[in-house]
This record gives sequence, structure tokens and C-alpha cells, in this order.
Amino acid sequence: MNQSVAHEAKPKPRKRVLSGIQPSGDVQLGNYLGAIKGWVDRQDEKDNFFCIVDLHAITVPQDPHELRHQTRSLAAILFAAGLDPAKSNVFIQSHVPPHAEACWLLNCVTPIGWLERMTQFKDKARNENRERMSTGLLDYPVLMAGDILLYSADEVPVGEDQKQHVELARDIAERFNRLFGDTFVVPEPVIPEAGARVMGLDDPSRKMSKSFADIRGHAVRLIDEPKEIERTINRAVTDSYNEIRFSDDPERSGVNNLLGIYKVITGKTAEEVENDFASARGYGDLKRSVGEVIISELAPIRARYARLMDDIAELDRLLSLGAAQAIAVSGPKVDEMKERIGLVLQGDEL
Ligand code: AQP
Repeated sequence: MNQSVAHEAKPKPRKRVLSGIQPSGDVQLGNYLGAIKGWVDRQDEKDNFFCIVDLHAITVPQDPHELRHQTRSLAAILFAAGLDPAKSNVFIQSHVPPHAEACWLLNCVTPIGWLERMTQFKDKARNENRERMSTGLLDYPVLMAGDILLYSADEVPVGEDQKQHVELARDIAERFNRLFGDTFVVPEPVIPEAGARVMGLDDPSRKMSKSFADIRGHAVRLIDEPKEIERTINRAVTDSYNEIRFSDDPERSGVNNLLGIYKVITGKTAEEVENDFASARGYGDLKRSVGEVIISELAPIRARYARLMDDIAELDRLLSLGAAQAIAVSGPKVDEMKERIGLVLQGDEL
């Protein structure tokens, strides 16, 4: 056989990527620009697992009826935004039992002090009455560590605020590997490039969030009608400088946020964006253009979303395909964990 043929490089296995999103409210523009759009754009290059993390959402009180609706609605948004079931495994976390099992197994090797030191927990604990807070809120990062480690994910795309939790997942993986032998790939957080953080339109000093999406003027929701989007953008907080250019000045963060949204959607450079507004007459023109690009970006998503929500059986079928793939990967992994710890597996030979 021709040596050069024999040595021809095999295609490199695709990197596995895992990311999650909570069904904790209406999906907003920040979720789309900071996370979902990137997942869609890169789905051809990777081996993709995207998890609707309903078990994470219940760490704070949720209305059962709303939660069921939000979970399916989020799934419909993900497919409508372009995640292709042939390329991306989209599934509901609670459909894949290894997630809750891995959480318990990892709980037993995670020192409680590690969890009490997590910034997000400390922030939440400061604002909540400890007598009412769920244990789940403290344990949230262990469940997340399980989500990641079960899939041997090479990359975990997260926002800056979740970086500490991915670092904790690394510590837990290393501790488990030390105690029981090499079991887990130690994951890397991948933080999307700056500019993908969308701020609240009513208050550009805090990030746009699903849980505030019902507050008037805070967010553009992906399923908002064009008129509603126009109204929200017109109401967006700006400043009195009347200057349309990027700036680090916190006083000008409202305009910066609008320009950032325009930049991410159009894919233009900062210079090109500023040129687009060189002859604008004021913030009215800026808001009109930003509203228009958002509306045309979201229109096809809204149409596909409506069709999927009209066919829940099809939506559930797509989710069960994703869950089957997820179980095929995570099931053997959780069995490996149990075996290493010393649990007897069902059907184990004596
Ligand atoms: N404002 C934002 N700008 C850019 N990215 C954002 N993400 C969230 N808000 C923004 C990204 O969306 C993904 C899913 O996040 P999540 O559901 O796990 O929870 P989150 O980050 O806490 O999102 P929300 O909208 O703020 O939800 P609630 O209100 O429930 O806490 C993540 O990749 C996140 O970075």
C-alpha cells in the first residue's frame, strides 16, 4: 500500500461543547447575542450538547405551570434560532437522570467550604433569608459540575459570571480523579469576546436578564412583536452627550449598549458602526436603526417559534432525540463514576 495513503491524516475528532440555559423566564436579547447565536454559528465545527437546565431553575421557587411552559418555549426558541437537531443535541436536563445522579456522587466529594465561597451564592445569600433559601442554591455549582463532567466536554462556553463555577468543576474533577483514578476530562471555560454582554435597556449598569424581562423597558424578548421592540428601544436610557460612538464612560453606557447590540447583530467593526451613524441627527436615529436590525434579526426566529409552539408533539419528539443522545454519553459515564466509588452496578457479575 502506498505509504502516503496509509498515513493520510484521519479527520480530527470534533471538540465537544456543552452549554446550558435556564427556563427561568422569557429568553431575552442578551441570552441570544451572548450565547444562543454563537452556539448556532459554531454548530458545524463542534460535537454539540445544549441542555435546558430545568433542575437549575428550581433552585429558586417556580410556578409549576409556568415552568413547564417556559421549558418548552425555551426549547422552541433554541430550534427556531437555528440549532439543527441533526447537528446539535438539545435536551431537557431532567430527562437525563445521570445529571441528578452525578450531582449526588459529586456532592460526596465536594467540601462544603468550596460552595460557601462561591460569589454567586454569597451574593444571593446576602439578599435572601437563609431560613427560606433552598439547599439547591448552595449546591447549584455541583449540579453544574456534573452537567459538564458527564460529557467530557473540551469547551464550556459561559458568561464571565459563570467562570468561577467552571473553575469549581475543574477542582471537583481533579479531586475525584485523585481519589478514584482518572475519570474526568478537566474542562476549560470559554468566555465569549467582550461586547457580547447586553445591558438592561432601562438600567445599563446591570445586565439584561430573563428574570427581569417582564419589567417594562428592561429587555427585548425574542418573541416580542416588532411594535413592542420599537417601543422598548425608543424608551432605552441614553445620556445628554448626543454623541454616537463607543465609550468606556459609565455615564454613556446606555448608548454604548445600543451600539454594541447593533455591532453584534450586523457583524460590523466598531469603526464601521460609528461610520454608519456619522450623519445621524441624534439618538432618535440611533434607536430607529438599532430597532430595525433587531426586528429583522428576530422576525424569522419568531415565525419559526410560532410554528413549533403550534406542534408540541414535534417539539417533544426533537427533545427526545436530544435526550437519547445525551443518555448514550452520560449513562456510561455515571456508571464509570459509580464503579470507581465502589457502588454495585445492576447486573454486575459477582
Ligand atoms: N445580558 C446578557 N448578555 C450576554 N449574555 C447573557 N447571558 C445571559 N444574560 C446575558 C448568557 O445566556 C446564557 C444562559 O444563561 P442562563 O439561563 O444560565 O442564566 P443567566 O446567565 O443568569 O441568564 P439570565 O437571562 O440573567 O437569567 P436569570 O434571570 O434566570 O438569571 C449564558 O451563557 C449567559 O452568559
